[in-house]
Amino acid sequence: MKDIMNAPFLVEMVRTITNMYNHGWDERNGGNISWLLDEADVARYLDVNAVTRDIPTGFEAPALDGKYFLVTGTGKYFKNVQYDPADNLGLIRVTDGGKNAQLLWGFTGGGKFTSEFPAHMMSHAARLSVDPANRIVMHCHPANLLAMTYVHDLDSRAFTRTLWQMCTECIVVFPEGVNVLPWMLCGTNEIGEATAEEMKTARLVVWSQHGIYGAGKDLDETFGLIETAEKAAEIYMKIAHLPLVNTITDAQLHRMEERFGVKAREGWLD
Ligand code: 2HA
Ligand code: ZN
Repeated sequence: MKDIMNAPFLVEMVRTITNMYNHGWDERNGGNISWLLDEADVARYLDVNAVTRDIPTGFEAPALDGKYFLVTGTGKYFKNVQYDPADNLGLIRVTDGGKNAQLLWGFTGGGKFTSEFPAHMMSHAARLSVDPANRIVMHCHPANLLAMTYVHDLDSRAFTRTLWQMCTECIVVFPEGVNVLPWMLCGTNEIGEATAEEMKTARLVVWSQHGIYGAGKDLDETFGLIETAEKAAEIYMKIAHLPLVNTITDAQLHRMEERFGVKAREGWLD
């Protein structure tokens, strides 16, 4: 059996987590990632019948039964993942209709998956129902997106239109827009259910005064979505207090749609 420390999924996970930390998106224990893996990929590195321990989840997700996830640990610091992946990350298999997680590797210090596990698993189920290629759910605390939720209307259409107007290519990267949730208590099944519902119509869901969730087929796509939305929010926070002289018009956004073969969320452009 090959050494899991060389597994592309582990190497890429550590690199992305380190990159997110270096972007300032994951202070202290902030942020979490889960990655849906194929059994065949896992079996190259682990005996999939060797369960280290069982961890109850506290919710149900029948659509994920038998699925494997590489996931960040609760209370763990993104800063430290690169130095000890086996303590800070875990590889689990979901069983019993989502009610249980079998630990196959990691969380060596006795830890368990992120406190936002319900939001992650429910979001995976929601994304898979609209896009079978979805593999990643990523959460973090980018400063400008967070700042924007203090000063901007939280209506999803209004919030998205502002982001689209801040950088020309935003509409190409996230034509479906971003969905915005009001402030809610984090770590609960309720915020998990609300996030999953929003994930059916967009790969980006903003948690007001907290952070953002992204989803995608791989780490690059998901990181790139958050990176692009955060860049747009940064421009907004630089200009929001200044007199607006120019913008990107809806007519220009329609030209972007035509040129790049994307379709903006129905009714979100005039
Ligand atoms: O795990 O970001 O939302 C730390 C968090 C919780
Ligand atoms: Zn958070």
